[in-house]
Amino acid sequence: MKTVGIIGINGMVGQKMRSELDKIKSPFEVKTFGRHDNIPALDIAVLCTDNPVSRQLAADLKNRVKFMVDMSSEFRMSEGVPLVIPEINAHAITKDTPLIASPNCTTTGLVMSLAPLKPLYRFEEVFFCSYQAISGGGKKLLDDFHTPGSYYEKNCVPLIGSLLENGHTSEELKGLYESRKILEIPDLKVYCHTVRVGVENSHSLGVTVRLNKSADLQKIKEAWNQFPHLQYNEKVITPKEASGQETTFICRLRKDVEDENVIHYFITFDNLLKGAAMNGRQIVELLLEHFV
Ligand code: 2RA
Repeated sequence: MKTVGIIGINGMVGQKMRSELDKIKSPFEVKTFGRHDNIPALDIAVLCTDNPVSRQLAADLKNRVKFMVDMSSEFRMSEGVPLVIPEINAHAITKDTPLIASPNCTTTGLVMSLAPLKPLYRFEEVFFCSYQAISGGGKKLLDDFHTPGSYYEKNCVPLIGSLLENGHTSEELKGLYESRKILEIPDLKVYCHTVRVGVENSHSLGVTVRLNKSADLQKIKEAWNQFPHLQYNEKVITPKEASGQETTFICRLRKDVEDENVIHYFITFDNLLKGAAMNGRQIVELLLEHFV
């Protein structure tokens, strides 16, 4: 029997991962571990741990585990580590990529919307502002949010991750560098602000893209609707409707009033599902099907 271990079962992503793996139809055994447990030999280990623990586990488990799927940001930009959204770049996984990274949630929403347009247009510039849910900050932040008088209650806070010396946040640079890697566009220009808002679950992004030629809105909507787990809606979709769903929803597509090469649209998606555990589960599914 094939074995898949989830390490770090107590965090929000670890818990979601447990229920996500139950959706896989092919037979395998799931084992769950705390981060300090002794881990036996496994076919696949899913690391739902923070960066330093993931680094330690990746070293410790190298010879005992065939594939590791890391949900942290520790290895996302490492050479030789594929950063995978199965709908977009499943081809990056091979028998010689024992460590696979799952991307940042906000990046995931953005690139899900850009990938179907890549065969149709060149992206001259991409701008986004995120409206990120509290659940993306983990259990501690969610508990804080539920405490009366929380700073996040009825508020938006333009700082996610760490503030870097150059004035950007770590979350903003993930939006830039991870998008380039997943889309395989090394010079993609992504300008962004990332903002935490007082919404319990599901991230949203307001996006503006400058294309290399006049936008055909009908074609763009069709490309989105033909892409797996992506849906364009003529009506407004908000985080309330997106929560608990596997779909990344897009609405409010329009051309710029002065520049017909520029489009604007709104994205919302469940950050704990497509932005984390569902994407990890899809990677596990691929590995079970093709590599273990
Ligand atoms: C957040 N992107 O929403 C992060 C989750 N890793 O804080």
